[in-house]
Amino acid sequence: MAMFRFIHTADVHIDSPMVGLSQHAGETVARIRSATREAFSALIDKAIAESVAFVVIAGDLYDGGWRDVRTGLYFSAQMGRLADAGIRCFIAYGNHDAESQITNRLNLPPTVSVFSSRKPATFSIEELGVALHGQSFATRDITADLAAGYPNPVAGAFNIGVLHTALTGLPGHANYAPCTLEELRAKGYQYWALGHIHHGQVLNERPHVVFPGNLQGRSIKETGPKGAHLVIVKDGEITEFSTFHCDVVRWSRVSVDVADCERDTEVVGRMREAIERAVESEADGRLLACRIELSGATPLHDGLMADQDQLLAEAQSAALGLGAERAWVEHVVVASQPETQSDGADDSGSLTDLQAWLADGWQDGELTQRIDRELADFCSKLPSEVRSSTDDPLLKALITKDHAAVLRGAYPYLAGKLKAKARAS
Ligand SMILES: [Mn+2]
Repeated sequence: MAMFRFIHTADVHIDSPMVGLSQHAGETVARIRSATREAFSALIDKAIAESVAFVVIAGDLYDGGWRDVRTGLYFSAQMGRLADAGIRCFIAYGNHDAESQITNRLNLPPTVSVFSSRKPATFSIEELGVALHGQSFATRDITADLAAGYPNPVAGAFNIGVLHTALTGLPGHANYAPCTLEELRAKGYQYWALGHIHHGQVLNERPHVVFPGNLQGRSIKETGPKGAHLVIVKDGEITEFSTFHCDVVRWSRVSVDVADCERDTEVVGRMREAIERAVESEADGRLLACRIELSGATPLHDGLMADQDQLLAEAQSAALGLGAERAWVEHVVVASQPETQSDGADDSGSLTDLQAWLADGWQDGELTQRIDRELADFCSKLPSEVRSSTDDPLLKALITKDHAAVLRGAYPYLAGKLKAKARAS
């Protein structure tokens, strides 16, 4: 049998809208918006440089229906680059790019083979002794165990199962084509090229059962290096299995201790140092997109709480000042605390009253109706991906009409504003 290499990727989500960018503008943001494409182009570069025999894409190549045909044309161009190099590509669509989700697909070059969504199928590469088995998602939700219907392994071949699945019992994922690791191991294939779980993990070796994770992080929920796998097979055995990173933007949470900071410039200085350190240690030459999380007790707390727009602008400025496309700040979370002794005795009484009033406010029908009225328009304008996946507790409370949590969440902000104002006057 021959020696060959292949690449396994999944969850490319080309042209994904990148949650959390909508309120930002600028060149760096434009670069982040195009990151899913650039990461995929980097994967194609790698495939050509390594002279792989084929590329396997295990679902969620697209994020959903295309906004326009350019998404499809971009992909065709990348497949053209592979075809020029004599490299084939095998695709099984997943829940995001299921048959029912994408209505305007383009015809692809003959070097690209797509698994049917109607029934499992096998593509064979005779000269390499490879059999690829797979099935695409017909609809967004697949509650059936697709793997159970996959064909038996082809005797003497290197068998690859291509499947978009959440397995069963993995936290945070509904059941997408559920199956168990045991079932996959017992199938008799040599490699399971899985997709769906965005955090890469090798669940088993010999046979390999692998989630490569997504190719490019798309929000602060997808931190750290992202990439795909290069597999070398010799005489039907995996002799080398490695990970390579394709992400062009790396997401990171950056903690900044502002304890004892007495001037705003100190806070900015600490943010700048922390971003610089994170760029050094985590970005690996890529653009670092970070969320800054302030912690520690500081007399500046109220002011930070009260003017978060200014704080974000300072953080952005510090990041941009590090050099072209080194770092970008998505958000600053003010999780610092006030210094307890610094509260003026005269205003603490009224603040306690305010806190008590807010704590009981959810029982006040007139107030809750007013909150709903004032915020209905705002909530209806939120993009659906923000609505479904925000990790901001206050926004979540607004969306779910959890009035008690909305009022609770308003306190630190109001108190910060009031105290900052009292200090200034
Ligand atoms: Mn996905």
